[in-house]
Amino acid sequence: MRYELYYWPGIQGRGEFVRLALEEADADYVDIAQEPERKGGGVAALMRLLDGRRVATPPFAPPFLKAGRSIIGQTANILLYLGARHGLTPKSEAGCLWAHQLQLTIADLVQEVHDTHHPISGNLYFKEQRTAAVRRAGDFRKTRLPKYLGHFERVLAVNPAGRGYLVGARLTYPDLSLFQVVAGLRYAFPNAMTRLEKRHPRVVAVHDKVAARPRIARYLGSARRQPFCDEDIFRRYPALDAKG
Ligand SMILES: N[C@@H](CCC(=O)N[C@@H](CS)C(=O)NCC(=O)O)C(=O)O
Repeated sequence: MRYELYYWPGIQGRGEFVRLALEEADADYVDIAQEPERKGGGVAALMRLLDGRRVATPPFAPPFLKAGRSIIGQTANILLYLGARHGLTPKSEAGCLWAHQLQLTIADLVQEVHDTHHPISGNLYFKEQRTAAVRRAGDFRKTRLPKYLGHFERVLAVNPAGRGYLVGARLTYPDLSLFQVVAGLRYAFPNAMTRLEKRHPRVVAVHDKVAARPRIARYLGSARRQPFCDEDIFRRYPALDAKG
């Protein structure tokens, strides 16, 4: 089956968490909105499913995935589906729930990263909420980010399989997402991350291990991997990453 990924063109965004799973699975997929020339491609195709009246299970927001006749929304939900189909999740029900729980926690962290530059509203420009953003980002760097990274470090330390993965003894989809979070945080908060990485070696090791996987390395070196940029979730605004 050829999957269709629907996500805003020109940024990694939350679509990247899905792309990484599709790439690791070596799945056949089309990144629909990235291909405006393709018949049935481009943003118009995305909008048709997002706003159209013909979808019985409409997604609230991108990313969403078309798999045969199913349209699946919510990043963690898409990964739950792909993980089970492509061997990126444990076999047991308890293991699946644990992987999903970790992914939902990553989704919470991603939202908090977004809220550092848009603390009041996603409908206002950064410059219209700059003062609140500076305050929110300060708290994020000092309390929230260490709490999240500390949680994942602890999960890695207490995993009884002890092989350096979040769940069990092999790679699962939350590892791919943790890679993306570390890469994004390094882009957005280089000062904070220089300090925090020393205290979270296991989290950094997951990043490195994922980056070295052959299919992920191939993807990261390809044109399909878009660069980080300041229109995205992870933004490098120096005012939000004060030194010290
Ligand atoms: N919880 C959803 C959030 C989806 C989301 O916020 N998507 C953004 C792009 S990354 C969007 O287009 N939001 C539009 C909106 O919230 O109105 C997920 O994890 O997929």
